Amino acid sequence: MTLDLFAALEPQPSREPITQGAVLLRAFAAGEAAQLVRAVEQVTAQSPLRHMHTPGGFRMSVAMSNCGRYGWVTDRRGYRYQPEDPLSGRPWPEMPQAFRELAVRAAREAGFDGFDPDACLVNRYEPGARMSLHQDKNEQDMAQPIVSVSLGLPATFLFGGMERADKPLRMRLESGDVVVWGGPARLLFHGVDTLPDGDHPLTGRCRYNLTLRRAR
Ligand code: MD3
Ligand code: FE
Repeated sequence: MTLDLFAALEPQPSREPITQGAVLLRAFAAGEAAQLVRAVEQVTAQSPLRHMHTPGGFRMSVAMSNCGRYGWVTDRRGYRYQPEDPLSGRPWPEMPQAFRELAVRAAREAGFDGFDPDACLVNRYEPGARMSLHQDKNEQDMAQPIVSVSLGLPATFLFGGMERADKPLRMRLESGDVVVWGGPARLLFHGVDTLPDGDHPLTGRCRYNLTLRRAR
């Protein structure tokens, strides 16, 4: 019997069903969070975080980048996945192995065997940033789940129903928490409440969220 003194200081993993098709894997990535943040920094050194614009012309308060074969973008022409970073015209950075392996393990844990992500959206929230209620529907195959990984400052995640008007429930997501959204939860409206100020040992004054997806 050994006791890992570092692991003992981390929140312990637990599994909490959220709604049919959605599972919160609390602290699933807590042990590797520092490594994941370093990989985010490597990705964003190549494809910088930027504030994209909605088709309606609004600047998003969340700064975004991508890695993997496809990246999610929005501009005046609409929302879509594309293989190149519009800032450079070059391919997005490769998806770090640590991202892929974490997503595959989490998806399997939630009952989605064989998840093979080809896109990872990187979101950066600074204090004051938020994401309004929306559905993720630019992916080709809605039978594939989305795996989300929270890093750094905690946030209040909002999830509603199948209609934008459905009153959303609130859930606190902390660094190392992983959520798998699939099946009947795949098309639920969701968003993130305005990020409060704070200071996190891994990220300083920000929260990162990774969403691993099968775009095509
Ligand atoms: C529920 N990101 O990038 S992750 C997004 O914290 C996005 O940055 C939020 O919504 C964030 O599109 C939430 C949790 C999440 C991701 C995808 C979902 C929840 C979802 C897809 C369907 C239903
Ligand atoms: Fe979303």
